[in-house]
Amino acid sequence: RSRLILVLGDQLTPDLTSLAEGDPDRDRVVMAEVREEAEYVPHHRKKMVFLFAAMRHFAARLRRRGWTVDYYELDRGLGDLCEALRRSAEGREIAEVLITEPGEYRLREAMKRRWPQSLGLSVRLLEDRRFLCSLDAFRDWAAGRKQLRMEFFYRDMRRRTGLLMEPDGEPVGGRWNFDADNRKRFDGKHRLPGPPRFEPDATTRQVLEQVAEHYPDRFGDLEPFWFAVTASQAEEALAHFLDQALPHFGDYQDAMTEGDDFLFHSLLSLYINAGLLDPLQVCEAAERCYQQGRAPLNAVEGFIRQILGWREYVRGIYWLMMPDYEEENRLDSHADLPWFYWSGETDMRCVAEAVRATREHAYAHHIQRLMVTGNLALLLGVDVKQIHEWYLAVYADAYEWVELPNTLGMVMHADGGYLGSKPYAASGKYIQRMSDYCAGCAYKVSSAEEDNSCPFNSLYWHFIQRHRRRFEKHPRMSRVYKNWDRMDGDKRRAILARADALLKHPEDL
Ligand code: FAD
Ligand code: DLZ
Ligand code: SF4
Repeated sequence: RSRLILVLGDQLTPDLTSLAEGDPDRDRVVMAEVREEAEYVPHHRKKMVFLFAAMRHFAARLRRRGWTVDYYELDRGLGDLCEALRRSAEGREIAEVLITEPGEYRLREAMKRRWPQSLGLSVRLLEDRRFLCSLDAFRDWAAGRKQLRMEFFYRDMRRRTGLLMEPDGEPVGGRWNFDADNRKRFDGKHRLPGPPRFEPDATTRQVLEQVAEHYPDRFGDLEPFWFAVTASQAEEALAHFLDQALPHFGDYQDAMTEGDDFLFHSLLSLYINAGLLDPLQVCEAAERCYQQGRAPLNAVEGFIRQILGWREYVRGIYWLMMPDYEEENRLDSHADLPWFYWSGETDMRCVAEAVRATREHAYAHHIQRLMVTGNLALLLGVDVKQIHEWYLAVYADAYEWVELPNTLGMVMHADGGYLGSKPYAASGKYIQRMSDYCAGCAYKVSSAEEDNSCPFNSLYWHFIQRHRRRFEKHPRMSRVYKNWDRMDGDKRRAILARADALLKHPEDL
């Protein structure tokens, strides 16, 4: 009897465990564009086009390889993925359903608990082997440790994979981490390469039309659409990055500039997360660039750390901590997300720029996510669920396993500090140092208490003050409290009054 193999939108990998286990002569692949996945958060329209176009290209590729694929397009109006399976099972003798485990807890629970009964079929979940650290290996690593620190996990992963390691077990270059070299402001001296742009083919154009028709009012520009939608295009994007951007990736990793939304970032996360690129191959390709003298060590190490370290670490944390993780809110953040996160209508130049880039490309680079929109949400005390849903919706690379720890943990410090022992709270001075936004801003970055003072400044001190009990004893924060306490009393009161006014009407920012 044949089996149904459900392939999800972020499982576009030919050697996926479910496909490897299946038999093209006997089994059927099921893929579906469904309302539930498209609507559980209001995904950016470019993200939907990317995924549906990549799914359709992948289905065509599977058919060329001899698979029978039941593909349900958006126009078929299916409610959820289980419905797609039900349709494909109708009138057929089906032995079981095979699925490589999904990247989100929500779906995994449904597959385990609801689908078997609803379908009258057994649903077998297989391990997702497209990661460098299995969930069991992460659990073993975490077991018995008092503190889970990314840096130690990363070193372990370097040893395990041999990436950037000397034969004697020492890290190449004698250090594990070259972050101290990676904090340059962009000086405009280097040509910014931008990502490669791929012309939409007929399949992608059809998806563009369908998404425009079904979701006319959703957030996110549809055009221009230039993402890669096949594995071979994603390979081209990787080659472009290695050649043009990697050499400067390290130096300007934390920089922001008004003239360019991408700097020297790779824009590969959406391809890696959807399965079009393999993370180990990406790391190995970067390592070769170092070995061949095409990129310096601070760049290559920094890049590999993001994928081998951060990406794997956040996935491990997600599965270790869910489902309780999603409910965490240790700093008691409950304010509403200001509307300008969607409209971009704010006088804060840095925020307006991040939202504009997000709307145009379903992309903003890490420092914009962390230190601009993230930092503001932290300082305003935005409700953790609301800001989580925003990040999950607006970026083309966003799936809960990677987005939630970054938002709830790294940005909102709502988990008590797995992704950084102290919060990434910062005043406008940080943004001024790392960008050229402030010169063109309506707010004054050099002031904290005046009516036109940079909101980050007073909100920062308010944050420090209101969380005093939690952070005062933190060894890396005690100096901040000393500085605050040394400040003139009138000035402190004026700063807090300015922050209180902003917190009352954040939508006016
Ligand atoms: P580069 O700067 O070129 O980095 C190289 C690669 O490293 C990325 O492609 C990505 O695969 C990986 N990487 C870098 N930082 C991280 C990180 N912190 N966690 C996991 N992987 C990382 N990344 C996502 O892939 N999906 C998300 O939904 C997501 N949400 C985020 C939400 C917040 C609030 C923050 C602060 C970060 C989030 N990130 C997310 C991490 C990071 O910002 C993006 O991976 C990165 O900006 C993607 O752009 P890039 O490919 O140009 O990355
Ligand atoms: C993100 C997304 C969207 C918007 N739509 C679909 C879809 O229609 N069909 C599908 O199979 N997958 C989609 N996805 C990706 C899934 O949400 C993703 O597979 C799960 O969240 C698990 O990571
Ligand atoms: Fe952002 Fe403040 Fe600078 Fe304006 S002054 S761009 S709000 S950091």
